[in-house]
Amino acid sequence: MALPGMGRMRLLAGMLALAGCVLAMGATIPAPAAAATHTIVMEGVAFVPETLTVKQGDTIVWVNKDLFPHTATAQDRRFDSGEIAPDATWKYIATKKGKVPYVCALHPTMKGTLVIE
Ligand SMILES: [Cu+2]
Repeated sequence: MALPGMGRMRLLAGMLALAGCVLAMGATIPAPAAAATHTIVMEGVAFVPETLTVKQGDTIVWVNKDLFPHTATAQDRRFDSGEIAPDATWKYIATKKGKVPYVCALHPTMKGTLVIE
């Protein structure tokens, strides 16, 4: 003999199972690639990593860990941070595709490459 409220319980259980199914299906649908943020450390008069590959729309953050200022200056001038003070950061959003060599304008031996795909 069914207890009162049993039908409602069964309906609720069915709805929860369905909801779980929808959630599980949702997890398999590929979401559009979200823009990522990448960090390049300026340390020991070098960019680390020296070469970084990012996707168009990603943000790159340069962090200066040295005790003196650096810049991130693109050879094609598409970006130029100006002086980044010790412990300061500078951000650039990679809007245009390309392979972009850049230097520190203050230390010409300090070179990096940003690859924007
Ligand atoms: Cu420098």
